[in-house]
Amino acid sequence: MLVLALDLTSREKALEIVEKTRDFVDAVKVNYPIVLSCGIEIVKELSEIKRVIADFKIADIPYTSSLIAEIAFKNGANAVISHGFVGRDVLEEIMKVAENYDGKVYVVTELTNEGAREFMGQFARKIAEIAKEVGCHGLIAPATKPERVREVREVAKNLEILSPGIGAQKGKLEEIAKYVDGIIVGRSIYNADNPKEAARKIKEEFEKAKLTS
Ligand code: O7M
Repeated sequence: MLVLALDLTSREKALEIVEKTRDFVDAVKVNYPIVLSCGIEIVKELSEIKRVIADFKIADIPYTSSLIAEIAFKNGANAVISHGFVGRDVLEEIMKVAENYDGKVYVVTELTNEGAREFMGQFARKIAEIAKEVGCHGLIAPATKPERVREVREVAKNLEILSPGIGAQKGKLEEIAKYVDGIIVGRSIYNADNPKEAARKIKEEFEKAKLTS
């Protein structure tokens, strides 16, 4: 599964990239840059073209987190992403909202950046365990830290794992492909001279790496 990280701030450019890459992209991930620039309506608009994962990295008290999830699902998102470090009660509350919409919840275990080792890395395993106990659908695990992806896969055998960090952040497909269900890629696609060809190639390489690694 290839998830396009649509970290753009122009509606027109975003729609153009989605149109160009749609044959190779399985879902589009929207994050704050596009929603703060274009408004929440962009989620609805994109959801008419592709499945949308609302990456608001929810990290608030259960009540506020549930409002954020509700807004995302009401506007056509198929899934939301929550931080895991906020704890079980937040994930439970978001799951209740997701169930009303038949939506999915993905939980961030540890971010891809080096600084995430200072805090999140120490709890990534525990976060994966809690996400699994709560019944969340999937995890986000860093392609830049293959050892963490392996660890999280061990803990959560049946959860979907999506992994960002391939390309611009220098994660290597062959190191993580067999442990994950999908990859999240942004700049290597939308900044490419030919985004359609870039998406085709990345998807093909991922599928090949899954078979051979
Ligand atoms: O391919 P890139 O580096 O241009 O984009 C990566 C996308 O993945 C971008 O939208 C980031 O916000 C997101 N991401 C990370 O890069 N690192 C993480 O640890 C987690 C995410 C993410 O998607 O979390 C849900």
